[in-house]
Amino acid sequence: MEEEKVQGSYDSSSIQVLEGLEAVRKRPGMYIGTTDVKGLHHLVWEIVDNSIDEALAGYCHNIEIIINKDNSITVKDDGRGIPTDIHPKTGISTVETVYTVLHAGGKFGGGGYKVSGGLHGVGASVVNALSKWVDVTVYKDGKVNSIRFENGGHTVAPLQVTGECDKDRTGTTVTFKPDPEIFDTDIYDYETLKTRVRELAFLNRGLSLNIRDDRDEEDTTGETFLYEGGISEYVRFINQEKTPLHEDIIHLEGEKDGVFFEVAMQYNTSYNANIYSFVNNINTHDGGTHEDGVKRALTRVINSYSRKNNILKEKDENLKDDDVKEGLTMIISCKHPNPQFEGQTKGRLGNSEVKNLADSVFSEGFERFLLENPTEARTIINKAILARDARMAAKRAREATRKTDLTTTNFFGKLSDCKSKDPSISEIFIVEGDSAGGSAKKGRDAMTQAILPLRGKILNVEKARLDKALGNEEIKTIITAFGTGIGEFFDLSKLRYDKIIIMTDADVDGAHIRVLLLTLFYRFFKPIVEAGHVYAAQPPLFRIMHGKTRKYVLDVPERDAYLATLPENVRNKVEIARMKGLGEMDAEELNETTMDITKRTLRRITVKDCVEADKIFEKLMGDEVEPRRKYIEEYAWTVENLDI
Ligand code: 1YM
Repeated sequence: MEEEKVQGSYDSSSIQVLEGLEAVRKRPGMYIGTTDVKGLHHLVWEIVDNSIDEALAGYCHNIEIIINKDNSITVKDDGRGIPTDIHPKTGISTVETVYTVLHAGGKFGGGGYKVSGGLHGVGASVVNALSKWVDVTVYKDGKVNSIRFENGGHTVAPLQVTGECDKDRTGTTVTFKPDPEIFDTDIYDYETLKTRVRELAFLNRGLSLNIRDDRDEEDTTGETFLYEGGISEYVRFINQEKTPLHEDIIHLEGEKDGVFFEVAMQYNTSYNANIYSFVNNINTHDGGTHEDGVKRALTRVINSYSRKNNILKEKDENLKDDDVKEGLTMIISCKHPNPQFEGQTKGRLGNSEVKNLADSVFSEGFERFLLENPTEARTIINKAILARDARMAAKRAREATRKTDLTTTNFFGKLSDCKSKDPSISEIFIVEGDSAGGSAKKGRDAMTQAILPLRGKILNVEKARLDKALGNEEIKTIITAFGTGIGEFFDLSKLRYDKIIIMTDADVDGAHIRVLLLTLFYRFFKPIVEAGHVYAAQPPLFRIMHGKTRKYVLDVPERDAYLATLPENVRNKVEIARMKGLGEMDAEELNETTMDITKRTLRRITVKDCVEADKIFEKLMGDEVEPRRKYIEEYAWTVENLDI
């Protein structure tokens, strides 16, 4: 038996505790990733995780999250309450131990079913270390127990009984205020919290989560998320704007050696796959063994069913993963007592045993579904066959574009190529509209600058299958002009231009075309974007004239800054014209403001975070029209926003 220590005594172990929390404050990034707005929100999930664990253990059914007026956060649950007894190792209450000893979570729990991911239970003490103050209240055995910490986890006074409560009432309530000295911002975003709260409700069926914003006078009840159907309801939610191919959502689950696995899926008429996987409620965005097992089984089961029922003939090729994924919305959720996260961002499940569990649970259940629902089975397989045909047609089209050369007359009709054949000094301007194309052609340096005018809007590649996109004239022209080929034939070293410059008007239509082009580049020419070859031209928004001086400025701030430099008598006499569009500039003006390499400004378009960029493209280009329109109007003008 270890010697019991007197509660609250300031011995060597409490010095160690403070050193531990101090380490968190010195290097918060190591514990919560960042100290920006993302890190700020991360604190909430660390506390909520403890409530979720309590729910997974079967003791907690309701969780409440409140953004308080002062941007502090309250999390309440109706679990057993953190133990209040004196902890034998630390000599202080278990509540205080959990909140002050780094890595305390779980290890002190006495072997419950602990499946939290994230920081593996270190959460509470990390939140405490990074908070201005924390109040913890535990309801247990008819008593209200409270403790407060201040200034990065310093205990104000040991846990005390501060009142009485109903004998049946149990639970934990935690309120914390993030330390403004640590975080760049202290303002919580309701929508961010709500989105994750809803996701947690989908992932933990039967658990009720309520979120409320007390900064908002009108929000008195908050919103409650409770899904008895769990991830099946998540699939229905994702597909709500889409057209499903079959009414019922397929839901399969199984368990082996303490590992729980479930999957929900439904096909829709779109051409995209929406497959999201989770382990212990954490999004495994790089997949892993749970996802691999399901995908392997999906392709195998569909092929074998198709052959048995003579839908695929002997001579037919097998369907591939990509074919059977088309139009599939799927949520995979795994609860694992000892998950191994792999990869640079730890976004991939590595546990090898999960692959076979996922495969067997999925294949048994899905086979049964196909046998019991022959009509739905046909519909799903027919779609996969169409996808296969499209894939093969696209491959032929890619081979064909590879062979197209620049001597075809049709092609020369559109592109005014530059004389130079040296890619390192060559540029191509992709210009909106024929009239702007005309001025650009006259205003260019024909040695190094090529002009490609686009008529109208190019095809929205997100909404079309690849074979159709490749049949589109404008897209074919772009592919041929670049010289790199696409898909499996792509070769960056064949790029014919060092700079690909998108030149569009400073209005909504221009922004729309730019976004369409960026989508095309992102989907078909990602390496070109990544290598920094893509730019947006910056045509001026204003022309300021006084006397013989003509000055072009890019935007309002630049206009005002320029005006401020002029003496007052000049400033009062300037003529300011708003430039309406590229088409209105003559060749000389266009050259001077937008094309001349010594005078122009270009913005380089980068895809810093491809995953995030892809999301934005999907939001912009996906099936939902309203968010797309709104987004384009609000943001698309500033190209940098696409790099978020
Ligand atoms: C609002 C935050 O922390 N709830 C919570 C935490 C715990 C328990 C119940 C709990 C766990 C166990 C036994 C166990 C924690 N306990 C510990 C530790 N809500 C919130 N609700 N009894 C109660 O895991 O066996 C850490 S978290 F370590 F003290 F057991």
